[in-house]
Order: sequence, then C-alpha cells, then structure tokens
Amino acid sequence: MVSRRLFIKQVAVGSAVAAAKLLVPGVMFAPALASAEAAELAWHKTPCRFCGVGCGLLVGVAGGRAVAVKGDPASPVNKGLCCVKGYHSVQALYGKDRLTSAQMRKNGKLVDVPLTEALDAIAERMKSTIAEHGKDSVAMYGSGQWTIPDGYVASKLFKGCIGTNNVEANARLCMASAVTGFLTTFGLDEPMGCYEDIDHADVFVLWGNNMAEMHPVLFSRLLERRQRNPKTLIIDLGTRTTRTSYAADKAILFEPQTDLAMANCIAYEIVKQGRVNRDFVKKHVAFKKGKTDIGYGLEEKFAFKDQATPANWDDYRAFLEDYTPEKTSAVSGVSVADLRYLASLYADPNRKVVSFWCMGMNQHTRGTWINNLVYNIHLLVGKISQPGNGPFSLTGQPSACGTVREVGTLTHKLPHGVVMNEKHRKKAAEIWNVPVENISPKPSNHTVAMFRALDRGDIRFMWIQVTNPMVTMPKLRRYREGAKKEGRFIVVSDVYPTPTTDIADVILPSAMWIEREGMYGNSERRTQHFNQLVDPPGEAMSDTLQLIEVARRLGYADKFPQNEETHIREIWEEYTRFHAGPKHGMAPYELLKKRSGVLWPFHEGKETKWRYHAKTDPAASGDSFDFYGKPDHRAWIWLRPYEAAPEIPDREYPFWLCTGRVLEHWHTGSMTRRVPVLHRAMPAAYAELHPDDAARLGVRNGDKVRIVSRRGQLELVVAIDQRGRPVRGHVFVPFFDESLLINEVTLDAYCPISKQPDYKKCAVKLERV
Ligand SMILES: Nc1nc2c(c(=O)[nH]1)N[C@H]1C(S)=C(S)[C@@H](COP(=O)(O)OP(=O)(O)OC[C@H]3O[C@@H](n4cnc5c(=O)[nH]c(N)nc54)[C@H](O)[C@@H]3O)O[C@H]1N2
Ligand SMILES: Nc1nc2c(c(=O)[nH]1)N[C@H]1C(S)=C(S)[C@@H](COP(=O)(O)OP(=O)(O)OC[C@H]3O[C@@H](n4cnc5c(=O)[nH]c(N)nc54)[C@H](O)[C@@H]3O)O[C@H]1N2
Ligand code: SF4
Ligand SMILES: [Mo]
Repeated sequence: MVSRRLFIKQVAVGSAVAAAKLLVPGVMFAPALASAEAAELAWHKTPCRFCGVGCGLLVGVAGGRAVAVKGDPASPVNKGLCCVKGYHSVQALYGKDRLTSAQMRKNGKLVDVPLTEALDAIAERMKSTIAEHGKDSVAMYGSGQWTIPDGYVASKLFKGCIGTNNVEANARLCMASAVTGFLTTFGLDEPMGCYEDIDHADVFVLWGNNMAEMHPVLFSRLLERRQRNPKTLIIDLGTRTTRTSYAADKAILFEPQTDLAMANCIAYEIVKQGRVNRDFVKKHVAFKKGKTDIGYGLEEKFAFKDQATPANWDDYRAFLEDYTPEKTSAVSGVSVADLRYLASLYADPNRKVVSFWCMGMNQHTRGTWINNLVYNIHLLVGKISQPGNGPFSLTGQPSACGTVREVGTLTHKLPHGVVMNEKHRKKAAEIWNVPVENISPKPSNHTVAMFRALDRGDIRFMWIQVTNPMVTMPKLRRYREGAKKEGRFIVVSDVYPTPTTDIADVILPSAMWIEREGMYGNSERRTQHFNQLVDPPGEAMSDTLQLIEVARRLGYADKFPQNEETHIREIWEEYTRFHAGPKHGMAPYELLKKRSGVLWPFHEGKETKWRYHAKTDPAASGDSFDFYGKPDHRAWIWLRPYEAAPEIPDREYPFWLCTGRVLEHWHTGSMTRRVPVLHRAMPAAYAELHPDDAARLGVRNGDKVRIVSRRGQLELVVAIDQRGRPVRGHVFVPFFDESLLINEVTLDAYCPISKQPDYKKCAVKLERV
C-alpha cells in the first residue's frame, strides 16, 4: 500500500500538468528505446487494450519489449487513428511494481510463494469450502476485460463442472441494462447496426454519454462525418456539460432520470404530428406493458420479475398523454421548444438518425426502461436496421460484448441461451461433456447480490479476475468490510497491486493483454484476435491458464485437456459450436488471425453489418424487416413510465452526485496511472462544481470540499470549469483515483430488471473544508 502510493507520487514528481491531447497522430516510443532497436521493430496487429470502440493497433516489438504503437490503417474501426490511451497502451505493461510472483496471506501478511503453491492452495480451499458450505458458497467475479477464452473457461468450470451459477462479471455494472433492453425489445442482444452507420447518418443524438472522452476515436468519426457533410447534426443530451457538449451543434441539459419522460415525450410528439411510419409499425411492431412501481433493489434479498402483458395502439396513445411537451418540460427542465425540436429530428423522413448511449442510460435504476424507450422512438418512425438509421448502444470495455455477453458470464447465462431453459442446458452439457444435471436451472447471485452474500457469509470463497471491485463497487464500505470478514477467502488475479489485492488471501500475477494470446469483441459485434507478442514477467500466467490449472487440480483434467501451445485455438473451436448458424455464427480462428476483426453473425463466409433486414441479414426471412429474436417476429414497443430516482436531493442532502470517468484514465487508474504521461495529465480526482455553487460555498479552484452522503464521505479538491461543468445543484467526481474512493459515498440501488447499479445519482451535501 505504502510503496504503491510512493510510486504514484514519484511518477508525478517534477512535472507540471501536461495536457494530453484528444488524438495524437504518430507513433509513441518508449523513452528507453535505442535507435538501433527502432530499426528492428516488428509490427503486429492487436485490438486496443482499453475501450469498447475496439480500435485496431499495430504494436512495435523490439528486443522482446513492446515499444511503439500506431493505429492500424487496415482496421475499419479507426482507420489508423488512436486516442491518447491507445498510443500509450503498451507502457501500461511496464509499471515498476508489476506483480511477478504469487502471494499468499500468512499470519496476516501477504508473502511471495511459488505459483504452484498458490494454485494448490486455491484448489484445496475451493474443495473444502464446497464440502462444508455447498457449491453455491464459491463464486467467480470476472470482467468485460476478460478475453473470450478466459470467460469461456470460467463459465465451463463453475457452471458446467462445479455446478454453481455464481459466475458474474463487472459488465453487470456497465452493460446489464443494455442487455435487458435488447432482450425485452428484440429478443436478442447487441446492436443491429455497426460503426459504418456513422458514415450514412445525418443526425446523431447522444443520450447522456461523453463520447469525446470515453469513445474518442468513434467520436472523431462523427466529427469527420460532419466535416464532409456540413448538414450533419450532433445533439448532446446530458446532465452535465462535457467536452462532447462543446463539440456538439446543440447541447440540452435535463434533470437526472427524466430522460424517461423525454423519450416518451418525443414519441408523443411523433404521434401527435402524424409522423408515425404506420406501415412499419403495423407489420413489425407489437405493444407490451410491464409492471410499474418496481422498486430499487435496496432491500437485502430483493427479488423482482417483470411480466409482459399485451397492449395495443390505443393503449399506447393513451399512455403517452402523460408526456405532453408541457408536462415533460416541467419534470425535465428542458424547454417545450427543445423537446419538439428533438422529436422533429427523429420524425423528419429526410434525415437518418443514429442514437448513441452508454452509462447515462445503463447506470440507471430504470435502465432497462430507458433502453426500451429509445428503441420505441426508432421503431415508431421505422429508422432502424438500415445504414445510417438505428439505435446504437455503446459498450464500455474491450470485451464486455465478446466475453460477458456472448460467452455469457453472468449468473443466468450460458454461452448459448440461459440456465433456466432446458434445451440450452442440454446443449451446454453436450458441448462441455458434463451431465446436464450439473448445470443448475436457477440463477444464483447477480453482482450486488453476490457481494451481499459474501458479506452475509452465504458465499465464502470468491475468485476475482481482471477487475478491481474494492474501488468500483457502489456503497463500497459495506462490501469491503464484508470481503474482509473472518472465514472469507478471496483470490485476486491482477497485474498490479490494487485496493482489491490489498484484501486478498491469494494473489495470482497475470499475464497482460499481448503477453498472452486472446480475443476481444467490441461494441459493433467485431471479434478481434491478438497473438502473444512479448513474454509475461516472472511467474505471471494468463487468466485462462490459471483457471485451467485450478480446474485440473479440482479433478476436471478431462474437461480441460488443452495443450498450452494451442489452447486458445482449441477453446475457440469448442466455444464457437455454441453459436453456429446464421444468427450468431462466429468467424473461424484462421480468419481472425489474419483480419483486423470480423463481425458476427459470420455466415457462409460473410459478415453481417445490419441485422433484422432481409437485404443484409441471412437470418431474416421475407423481403424486408424481420425481428426474428421474438417468437412473433416483431420488435416490442414498451409502455414504460417515468419513475423517480430512489434518492433525491432534499434539505439535508441538497446536491446530486454524479460519477464517471476522464479521457486519460482507464477506470481505477491501475494501468493508466502507471503511464507517466497519462498520470501527469490527470494526477488526482476532484469535485467538479458549478461556479455559482462554488461561490455560495465560498470555495475556489484548488480549495477542498467534503462530500457527504448517508453512506460515507470524502474530501476532494474543487475543480471549476476545467474538464466539464455540472449544472447548479450537482457535483461530479471521477472514480479513477484509488486514494480517493468516491464509491464510499455512492448508493447501491439498481434497476430491478437488469440488476445494474446507478452510479450517476444519489444525494449528498457539500461542506467547505
Ligand atoms: N477514457 C476512458 N474511456 C472509457 C472508459 C474509461 O475508464 N476511460 N471506460 C469505458 C467504459 S467501461 C464505459 S462503461 C464507458 C462510459 O462512457 P460514458 O457513459 O460516456 O461516461 P460516464 O462518464 O460514465 O457517464 C457520464 C455521463 O452520464 C450522463 N448522465 C448522468 N445522469 C444521467 C441520466 O439520468 N440519464 C442519462 N441519459 N444520462 C445521464 C451524463 O450526462 C454524463 O455525461 O466509457 C468507456 N471508455
Ligand atoms: N463511481 C463509479 N463506479 C463505477 C462506474 C462509474 O461510472 N462510477 N462505472 C462502472 C463500470 S461501467 C465499470 S465497467 C467498472 C469498471 O471497474 P473495474 O473492472 O473494477 O475497474 P478496472 O480498473 O478496469 O479493473 C481492471 C483490473 O484488472 C487489472 N488487469 C489489467 N489487465 C489484466 C489482465 O490481463 N489480467 C488480470 N487478471 N488483471 C488485469 C487492472 O490492473 C485492474 O486492477 O466500474 C464500475 N464502477
Ligand atoms: S478510442 Fe478506445 S479503443 Fe480506440 S485507442 Fe482510444 S481507448 Fe483504445
Ligand atoms: Mo463500463
């Protein structure tokens, strides 16, 4: 802990704040690279380690080290561009305090041990825990930064061999509402379109996401589209003014959570103005109602199941009456004129519209609903599944799609389908070569429930890979105290010391990204393969191999017979049997090795760019749209109301707290804070205030405030008009700084359907320090 703080301080020494630019053209060399070595650079393709955009990179290797990066011109994603994180990504491999040896807690202290001793200890502890407390007392908590093989092996081991559905991933905190949004509206997960939509669209509506910082290369494609076609409009909706707002043609601020009302209002106006695409709606849409007043997941063992009941056009029209522009303006704070303007953009038959969103809509206690409501708008006007027209849910992590959503590393999922479905269980059992009875038909714990179960003692053993929950769980104190309780055993696989390794009983040093072979899958259904380019340090081993080693020690050697040299290929070939066919076929291994990514469904040698239209999708029947994910071959318009957030500012806690990210850092900063340029550009977390609120509190830039919620408090330096600007009565804090844990303040309320927590809203008070 001490040495880590010191390290980060040292990195910062002697440098003013060097501003990291949004896009840096060219190549970055590691400072130590001699020019002689530069001459011998060998370039290799890989997807970027960081965000869900999934840029193709070329990494230059010399003397056994990754020393240079450039954008891969052959990648259709980024066409040679990178953002500042991509360019510096290889430096994240070489932080001075990389974990190179396994560690075990002995007499309260973490000490180095040989890797085999740690692997033996993990297997022994799993066996004894299962013997004493049952299968559901052990759990795996993984990541959207897992490679596809990592997630596949974890799922097979826990669900197929051990027989517990205690497999979750941090994508629950990130993409769960997107998944339930897709499933409830279309019956199948992931976007219908692809990034090429950007080259055809006339209007981009961003529903509360900060693309300029979080999906920078994709955002540069929007800017490029506008430059080529000056009529293009970028509309930024949000609760905060960001770099994205400054670049947009129009920015509209709304009250948190009221996007629900706004989306319904846009639909109301489309109906009112007679702009519904009646033919499309008649042929391709069905109407459904779900439960209302559905709670917030705050109770200890909260359970909820939605139910779809049929509705019709008249019901829908009547439902929309609550969302006239006047009524909506009153709750959202958006003017009637702006609401009508937004509706007019979607309604205009001469404009193609793409909607983009990310955490503003997913981290939302009605996250599933707001995803449904944006789909409603596209469905009403039939702007979907065609080049330049479509709703596009952006992913955050490099393989939240490829691994968590496609392999299905969530408690209810299987690589194909869900554990509740007997046919799906049978298929998994057959491919995994395990008795079907092994696979439990009941989902066990989603992420928040899993950490609650750990705290209660229902879960006794947890293995955490490629995620840092002791920084990123909401209402963090409870879950940290729970994990540290007597009788809990925590295994953490990571590449650096973190607050999560601090509480571990065993630490496994992992091989990172290009130190092993793997695949990621990005936002646009693109699967991307990377080779091992350099050796991992010390005893570091890939997460896939760690899992296989433990599986063998548990007695499942016959289920994991893979050869170390060829295991990634063997796993890929086994895994893709789950997805064979026109709806989700995956590209063969050899092709993935050659190309800068391949889109799925990959069928009869072809990628599918737009799903659900017979022109472009081999799985669609008829001659136009076919929403074959639903049994009625229709997409469902849901009647989902506006319901308020669980914790709203009041007299005692008068401010909204919103949390999020910054351009330079990846999540908890464990990697990017070890890259000197990135760390210097953004050295510490801060509290972003509106200038009027700052004046009222009597604080200026650089002063300190204390942020206090019902759960915890934190002192932070004030930042006014630096990166962004919140509206009056709001404070924004990024979560990249492990020494300033804003999640001790946040609330663990979640969407009852997706179980995804809402990190964007809770009530706090501010005190001048
Ligand atoms: N540089 C960088 N890039 C990243 C990441 C990173 O750590 N660093 N992480 C990646 C990951 S995993 C993710 S998930 C994405 C996140 O990408 P984004 O979602 O773009 O970013 P956040 O900062 O989490 O979200 C902030 C936005 O939430 C919106 N918001 C707040 N409340 C509401 C609301 O009630 N409704 C709506 N509609 N919007 C609201 C605000 O307007 C604000 O701009 O970024 C990815 N890209
Ligand atoms: N307050 C607040 N909290 C949030 C959010 C928010 O908006 N606000 N957003 C949520 C969202 S959307 C997300 S996606 C999560 C992200 O939350 P986390 O996943 O917890 O954060 P990361 O920093 O990405 O953690 C990845 C860890 O993996 C390690 N690592 C890197 N490469 C490897 C590898 O190859 N193998 C192994 N084993 N480890 C590796 C890194 O050092 C790091 O410790 O945070 C969530 N938490
Ligand atoms: S936009 Fe995302 S994928 Fe592309 S270089 Fe930046 S961090 Fe990497
Ligand atoms: Mo995320």
